Amino acid sequence: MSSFSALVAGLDRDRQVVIQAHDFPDHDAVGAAYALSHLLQLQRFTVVLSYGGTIQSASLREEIEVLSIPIGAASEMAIEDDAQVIVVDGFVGNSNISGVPGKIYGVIDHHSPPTQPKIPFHDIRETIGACCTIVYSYFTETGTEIEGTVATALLIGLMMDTGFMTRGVSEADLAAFNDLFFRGDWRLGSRLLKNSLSLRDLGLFREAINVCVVAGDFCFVPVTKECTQEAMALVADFFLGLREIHFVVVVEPDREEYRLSVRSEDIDRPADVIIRAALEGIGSGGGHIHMGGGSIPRDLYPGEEGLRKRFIDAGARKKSE
Ligand SMILES: [Mn+2]
Repeated sequence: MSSFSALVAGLDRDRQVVIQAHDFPDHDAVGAAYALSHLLQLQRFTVVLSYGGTIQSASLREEIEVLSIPIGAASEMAIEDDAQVIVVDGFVGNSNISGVPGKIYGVIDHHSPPTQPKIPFHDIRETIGACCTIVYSYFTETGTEIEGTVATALLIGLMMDTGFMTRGVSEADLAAFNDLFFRGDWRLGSRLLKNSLSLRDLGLFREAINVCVVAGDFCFVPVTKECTQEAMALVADFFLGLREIHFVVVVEPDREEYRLSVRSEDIDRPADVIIRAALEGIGSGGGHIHMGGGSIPRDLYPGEEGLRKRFIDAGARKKSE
């Protein structure tokens, strides 16, 4: 059975379907959720789109407005108690999925799961660059025409997660990109993604440049300013763009915890593997080969130097394997 038929087979048409993007969602999660809602509506399901937390990215907020994507915070949507929840671009039990009423029915994701999912449906493809590509495959599987705004949302998620097709790209991503590029509005997508920073972010970059600690090809950036996940990711991308640097860790305080954004250009030091090793016993995290993230509760934070050493040791251990 194809993945999409398997997804639909276990769903009940008399109960609401909630497609839930991870907390503080990004363009990939929202694009995948939106496109999936179209497919399920064509199959006569009643669908609600929601996310946990808030939308922190101004660029994503504009995308949602321009494309009129009917998504809202889970707390503000009328979600029924017996709803069937499908989580996209994140894992159940993962710290970035907050509680939603209803029962978790399925997960569609491209991150390596920390544990085997115990739910009726899961489609987890770790080798795929964007969750949008997985949902795109449901359209090709079912021979469903992809209309303009859906194509644009999928394209934006795909461009975002692959860094404009420069990281984690599989053949499926490339095929989706090829089809979606002119089907959707690539100009809008490029403009939104290429303008995600604002003058307000300059202070963060200034601090990052001042505090970064470089050791060989490893750059550690402990900033003290609270910032959005998106801005932190762009800081990490900036340092990775330096020719001498192949591994970047950005750390930032966020209320009760420290958050991390990690980038790797070295396949011998996959970001997700190194994050898990470095945070063992003090925090959690994951992601993909090229990028990942994590968090450490304040009371377990080993200090800047302690954390930097943990990453250096984890990298050295992995390389010597
Ligand atoms: Mn993603």
